Amino acid sequence: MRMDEEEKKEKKVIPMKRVNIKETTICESTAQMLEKAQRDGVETAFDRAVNMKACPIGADSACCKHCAMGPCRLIAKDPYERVGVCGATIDTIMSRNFARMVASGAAAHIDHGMTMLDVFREVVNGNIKDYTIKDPIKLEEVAKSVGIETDGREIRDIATDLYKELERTYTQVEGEIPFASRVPPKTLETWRKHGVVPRGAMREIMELMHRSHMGVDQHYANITHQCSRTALADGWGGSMVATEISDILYGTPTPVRAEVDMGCLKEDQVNIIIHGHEPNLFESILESVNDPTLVKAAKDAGAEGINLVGMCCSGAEMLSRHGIPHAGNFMSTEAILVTGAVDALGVDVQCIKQGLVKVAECYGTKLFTTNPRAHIEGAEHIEFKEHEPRECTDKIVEMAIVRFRNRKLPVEIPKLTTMGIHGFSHEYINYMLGGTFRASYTPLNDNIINGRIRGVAGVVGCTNPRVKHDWVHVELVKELIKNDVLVLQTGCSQISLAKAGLYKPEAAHLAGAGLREVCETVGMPPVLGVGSCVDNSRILIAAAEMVKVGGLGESIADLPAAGAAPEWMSEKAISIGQYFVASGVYTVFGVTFPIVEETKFHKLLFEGLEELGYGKWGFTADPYEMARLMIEHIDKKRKALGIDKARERVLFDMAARRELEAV
Ligand code: NFS
Ligand code: SF4
Repeated sequence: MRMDEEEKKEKKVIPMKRVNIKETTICESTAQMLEKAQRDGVETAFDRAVNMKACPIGADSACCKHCAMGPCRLIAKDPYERVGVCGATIDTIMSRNFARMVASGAAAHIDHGMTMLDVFREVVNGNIKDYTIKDPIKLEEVAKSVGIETDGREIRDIATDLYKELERTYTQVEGEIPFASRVPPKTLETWRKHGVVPRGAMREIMELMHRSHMGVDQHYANITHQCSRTALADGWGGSMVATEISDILYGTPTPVRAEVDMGCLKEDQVNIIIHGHEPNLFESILESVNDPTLVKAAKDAGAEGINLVGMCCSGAEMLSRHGIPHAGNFMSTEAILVTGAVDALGVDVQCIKQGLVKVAECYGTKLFTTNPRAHIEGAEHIEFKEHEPRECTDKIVEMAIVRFRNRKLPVEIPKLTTMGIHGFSHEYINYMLGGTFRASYTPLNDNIINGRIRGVAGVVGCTNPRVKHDWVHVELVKELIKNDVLVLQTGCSQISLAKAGLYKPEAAHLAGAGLREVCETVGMPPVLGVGSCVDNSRILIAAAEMVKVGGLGESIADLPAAGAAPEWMSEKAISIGQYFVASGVYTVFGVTFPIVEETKFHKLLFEGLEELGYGKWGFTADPYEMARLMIEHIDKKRKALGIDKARERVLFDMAARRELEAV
């Protein structure tokens, strides 16, 4: 609601500084819409970031509000000069804050995974009829990987057993989560030694919340152990279950051509955007938009058809799985509403800015929340129920048609779209590299050993208005591929690079000679998009597979690999970072790192963890420096493996390979 003039005078509203668009984003569509927003007097998160100076104490995680004796702020120059009222040191305060971020981020993925498992159970029981088991082969593979007998058994029986087994990921109070079976033995040994193999995810989150309460765990190193255990319950637990069950129910991605960017919107069609994280809503609305009755209703309203487009992570998942066009990542969700062309925006959970409500209101876009966990004041709630999914999704389509018919404001859609290839699941990478008869990662390992590929990097995560939108992602990835590092991506980062054209196979010319040769031989782009943020589990599986194939060490920590979240913003990103680190990966974050340097906790995360056999954290906001750190780490690992000198490709026969595997 706009304040009336008198009210404004009384409250002496300070005029908002407007963002300098050129400094803000390299996404031309987003820039065009931000200009329009300024003309229209509409504010976005980019503007608010300029006006809301980040709290410096909070940015360092040097404040504690875990009890009413505080809040306590340790702002002295020397971080050890002061302690909280209870005596908590800077290390305790920072590690507890960090723990709470891990707990919340992990909980988001774990709750998402549990929803997927609930849907799976109901599909298997026959209580949900709108979804089916689309990929029985994947079902069998996953079942086998957790020790379930599949030979000669009915799909339904296997599925029932798989449900029971995977439920342990969440509810088990003792023992190890089922997907621990996928962890390379040496990595698992390290986890067991430190007591961080997750039991059940609920238990780990509960314990981490308990330990970070006032007056409980007051040793930063001990808190860090539980951070690892909880984060691993996300990566190898909740997230991995989410990915595997989504594949079983909706199909395992294989490469698919798809368009990204705001030009996906069509002026003469009813435009519907789905933004959020769980694929269920999106899968059902895909059915709704193809329903002949609704298509006819759209045509009767004067539209050429219904245009369904994704954003953020469920968008990335649908892009990878079905080639549904994707309009943009996290920092474009407000900007796209400024087109005036969005007739309905349906959201479920996670990364949904409350600011969307106001922007939607300004342009008459219908904004619908659908998940009982996530209402937003000012948005209409139409509950999505997996047992009757079409009730909600049909309604969204109907309301979008009404809005199309009543569009009043002029529409301005940026013209840009970029075509690319997405959908490189772990299974497909296996097949692509090894061929139908010997699907395997052996050729990838061979190419790493012979030096054509220097190493592998996962570049993932959010976009953030505190840095130049998309720029850090794009510069980092370009730098990596130029240096022969093969890049795997998920989430918003995947979209940044897709918009920049790196998902075209022709982008191979941007890669170094070795990587280019491999890409051209296989016909793949130098950057492989594997899906949404929960699909980072696909990167873990790929890493485990590389270890299993042999020749690159015995644990994930031995691999010439590194990870990055160059524009991160969410607590989920911290949980992801911690599970990659705990799995053995050097993981570099950009933007800012919520810890005071030169403290014991900082030293532990950035050095100590590696000495314990894990990976470690790194930080720099600069993409070139980030690439340098990652490549340096990759080279260090190559050296340790004795493959630092590029070798000629040796073709192994079966006997030699067996020998290699036995090493
Ligand atoms: Ni990941 Fe997805 Fe994007 Fe970041 Fe948000 S959408 S789960 S958290 S912002 S990549
Ligand atoms: Fe302050 Fe300790 Fe309470 Fe935190 S727990 S607010 S440091 S007194």
